[in-house]
Amino acid sequence: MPGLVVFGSQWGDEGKGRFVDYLAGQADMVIRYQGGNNAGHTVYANGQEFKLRTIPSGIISEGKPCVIGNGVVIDPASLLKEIEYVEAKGVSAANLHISDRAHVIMPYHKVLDALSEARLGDAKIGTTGNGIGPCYADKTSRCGFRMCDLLEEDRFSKKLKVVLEGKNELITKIYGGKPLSYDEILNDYLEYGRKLKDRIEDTSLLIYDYVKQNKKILFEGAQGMLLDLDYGTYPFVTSSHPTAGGVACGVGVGPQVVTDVLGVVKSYTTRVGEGPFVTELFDETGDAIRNKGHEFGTVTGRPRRCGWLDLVILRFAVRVSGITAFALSRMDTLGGFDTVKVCVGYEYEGKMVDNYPASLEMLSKMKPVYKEMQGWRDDISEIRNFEDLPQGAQEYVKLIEEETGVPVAMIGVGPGREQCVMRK
Ligand code: 2SA
Ligand code: MG
Repeated sequence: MPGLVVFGSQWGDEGKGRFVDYLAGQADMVIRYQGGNNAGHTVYANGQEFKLRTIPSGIISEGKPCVIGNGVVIDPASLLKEIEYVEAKGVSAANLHISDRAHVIMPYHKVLDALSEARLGDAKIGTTGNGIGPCYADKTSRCGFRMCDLLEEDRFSKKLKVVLEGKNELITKIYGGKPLSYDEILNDYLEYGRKLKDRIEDTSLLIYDYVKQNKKILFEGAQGMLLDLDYGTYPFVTSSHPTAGGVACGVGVGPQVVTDVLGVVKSYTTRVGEGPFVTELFDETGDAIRNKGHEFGTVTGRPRRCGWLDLVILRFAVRVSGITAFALSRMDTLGGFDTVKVCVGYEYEGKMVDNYPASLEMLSKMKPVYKEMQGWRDDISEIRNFEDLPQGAQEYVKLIEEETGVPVAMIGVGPGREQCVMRK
């Protein structure tokens, strides 16, 4: 703090939501800077489970201003449902602000996401099907709609006519799909605009006010470093910038506002969707981790691919995102094994490789070099001091620190808000 980014250092699902929820208690404002309702952030608080998708996890810390930044893409129907969902659980969303510059996910984005995946067949990305990629593509192609457009009926209806004609042509002629109805989209989206109107504003002004007062701001990332459009395993990535660098553009602040970068790391590795994964386990150990950790997509329910912790990835994340500390999640899930393995480097054509390559061809040929370590007992959920952790667990944490040069500041030992070992 005062400007803390909490982001995923692997392929998402590292447990960002629980750390954001914990840290939100000390922050004055919580902001999402990228992604959309492809995210699934699970938080256990107030004796309840929350599954959040577009709303910042900070919402659960009562009354705290939460902002959905301009770098986020918004499916208004999904967001409205989510607002109802949190309010039904007794959490007020009164202080939720939406950037007027955030782009809107339209029905044809979802349709095109599905059609494109089907057309790619075996080469598919394995998207969440929420229209994320097509929405960001339209933003870049300069034919997208922003939240402020939903409030300007005349302009919106004219532009929608032109844009939808093009989209329907693409859907019907290229993909052989069914055209979408102009009237239906127009009515639905104007209605969403009316419902969200009071929350839509120039959020960069609101944030700047907090910056000037030196208030504590928490920037909440979604997905993870290796799903970053530039630094991830392209094309098996999402279409935004989950790296810490995504904050300045995705929120509208100067980069110096970010003073601390907390990289969330799961004590093993998971990935959902297609693409390279050097430490993936195809055996019963992988199944055991998946079952014990309930490693299934929050949004799609897809089984997540599981593997050992990969320090090549963490070193890459440290370099590209300037991580100042790690938050390690799910140490409890990895308990109960006699020994555990950690990938300390890759072997490529007989040589050791320390850095994560861009080439998918090279990645497919990388062999993980493992260090095998003593495991630790199953139940560590009541432990709150590092020194009380079993020796194997302590050594595991120290290895991460030695190999990355970055301290591990928080260690999750269970899903609850308090089930956390703090180290500084
Ligand atoms: P998309 O939908 O265009 O962003 O998909 C592109 C790739 O990004 C991956 N991706 C994710 N990976 C892990 N977790 C995500 N969120 C949900 C969760 C996912 C779910 O928290 O569990 O429920 O399946 C997420 N969102 C996007 C995606 O798998 C593609 O590889
Ligand atoms: Mg998730």
